[in-house]
Amino acid sequence: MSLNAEISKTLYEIGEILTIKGDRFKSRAYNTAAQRVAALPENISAVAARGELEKIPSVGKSIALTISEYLESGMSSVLLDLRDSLPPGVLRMIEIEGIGPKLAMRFSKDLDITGIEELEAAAKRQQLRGLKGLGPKKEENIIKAISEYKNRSTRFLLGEVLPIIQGILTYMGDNNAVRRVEVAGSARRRKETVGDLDVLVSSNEPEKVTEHFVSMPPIVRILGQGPTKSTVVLKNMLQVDLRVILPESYGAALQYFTGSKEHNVNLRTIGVKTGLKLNEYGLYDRETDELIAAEDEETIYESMGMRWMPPELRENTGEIEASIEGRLPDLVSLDQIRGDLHLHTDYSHAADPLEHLVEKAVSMGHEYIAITDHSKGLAIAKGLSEKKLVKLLKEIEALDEEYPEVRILTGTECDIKGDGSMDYSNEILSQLDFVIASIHTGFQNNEEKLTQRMIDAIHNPYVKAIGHPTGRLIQRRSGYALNLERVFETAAEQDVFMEINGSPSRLDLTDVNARRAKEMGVKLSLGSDAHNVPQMEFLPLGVSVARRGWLTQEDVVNTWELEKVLDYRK
Ligand code: DGT
Ligand code: CA
Ligand code: CA
Ligand code: ZN
Repeated sequence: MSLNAEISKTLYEIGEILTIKGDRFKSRAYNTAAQRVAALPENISAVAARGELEKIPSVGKSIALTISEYLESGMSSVLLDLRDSLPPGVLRMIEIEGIGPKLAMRFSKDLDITGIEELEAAAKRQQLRGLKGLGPKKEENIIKAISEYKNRSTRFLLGEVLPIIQGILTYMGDNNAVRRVEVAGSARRRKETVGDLDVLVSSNEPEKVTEHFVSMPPIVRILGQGPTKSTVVLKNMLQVDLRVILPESYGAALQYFTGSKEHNVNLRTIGVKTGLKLNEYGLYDRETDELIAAEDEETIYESMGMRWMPPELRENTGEIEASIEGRLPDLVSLDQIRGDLHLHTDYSHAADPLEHLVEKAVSMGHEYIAITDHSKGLAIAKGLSEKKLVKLLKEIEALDEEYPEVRILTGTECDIKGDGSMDYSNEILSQLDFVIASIHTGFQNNEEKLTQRMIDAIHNPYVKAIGHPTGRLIQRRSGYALNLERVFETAAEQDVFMEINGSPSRLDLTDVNARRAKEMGVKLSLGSDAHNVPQMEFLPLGVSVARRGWLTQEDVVNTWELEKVLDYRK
């Protein structure tokens, strides 16, 4: 959401709560101001910077104060106080799409509803449709919106669950009743978010395994404990399912519980056509019920006339057909990666000094890394003045000599300004090895404008890559309006890389967009976008996105020799 839209929404909400409280006059003032702000032709922070908030029609002194408070702190104390004055549950209900304060108040007053669970139950019992002006259609929409709300707030970022998975695997592997242990489901497919974890264990002694599992340290609640299936909840509220499987049908279970559901459904349909039956216990002959394969995934796929396929591809987006026709891509893998092409130091707003990053890079076996601190105009990220950049370049040069194992590239994550020009002069940019250009401001621009800004940046002769191209933050902010087709077209023609940013909440480009970029002839660069040393471990997340995007070694520039990376753009 743009800043203008956010502020407009805040003013509307204040207006709505005031309506409920019967303050008609004040409420109208806030609602009109909200409309005006939404219709502003420029970024409201620019208006505020000129001290002209009160010049916006319908914005008086107190509303101007509300706006400037929001600009400074991202919230409004007027709104917070108003929200506090509401009955319990109303606040949470208005987080549901399509439920405003007025409606939430009626649920509270007329039906004594004090929370979302209660509201959902009432909707399912069809108790909402009795209220004045509320029909079955709206009731259905509310049920849908609640389920979306729940999904939104209960999915975990892949980057946060991977370390947890590592812990579970180590813990479970320690038990001698465990023959094999893996995490299946969306985590094995490396989806960007994960609903719950599906742990599979191969064992002949299920009771021992289950007992060990439910004693795992970070568990706060046991939801179910049985011989083959147990379910627990971890401290961070992540749910973990355990299934214990006999070794002879482990492959079938692994295949089934890895999913995706859509992949499995398509697979089974194909099985039916060829006289086969596939389920979580094995692959069978439909007529005779004779077992054909169950112990490992490879045999199951091969018995169905396919090659085994990496879990990252199993989303039913053409992988089954490709496998049958023998044209599965040879996916890029972590061990092919030679370096990290997006890193920040404490010269700009990151935590650690350059030398610590270099040491970590050496320990990770990187052949090269690019130091890409923010540019001068990005004050919130302590962007580097030309003078400071020159100082950093000297330090890079010195360390590059001191550490012959890794080549340290000079670079920048240069801001693309509002008019599409670059935040450093070409004279500066021409001295750097790896220039990333990123959009960090003006998210509220329209699609034409944003696309043009990015295309202008791609045409700058010194730009090597576009950083986090869409600006989305998973579950928090959808990307800015962009015509990606035009961007990819230009990038392909100009030989500029598109980044797959490995930061867990970014993963930008997405798998789907990366695949499209590849189809259009674009090469992809990976960067951890680390803002401290441990975050350099985010790079494998970028590799996962690349694999889910069907990318091969040739598509991912970090697998190339350094000379090729630097010379790719003629
Ligand atoms: P999540 O947990 O929401 O991130 O997504 P998944 O894919 O891990 O889904 P989950 O945990 O509900 O189920 C794990 C796997 O089990 C899923 O990927 C495929 C399989 N599975 C679950 N339900 C069904 C189903 O109704 N039909 C089929 N064929 N497979 C299913
Ligand atoms: Ca799951
Ligand atoms: Ca599950
Ligand atoms: Zn950035």
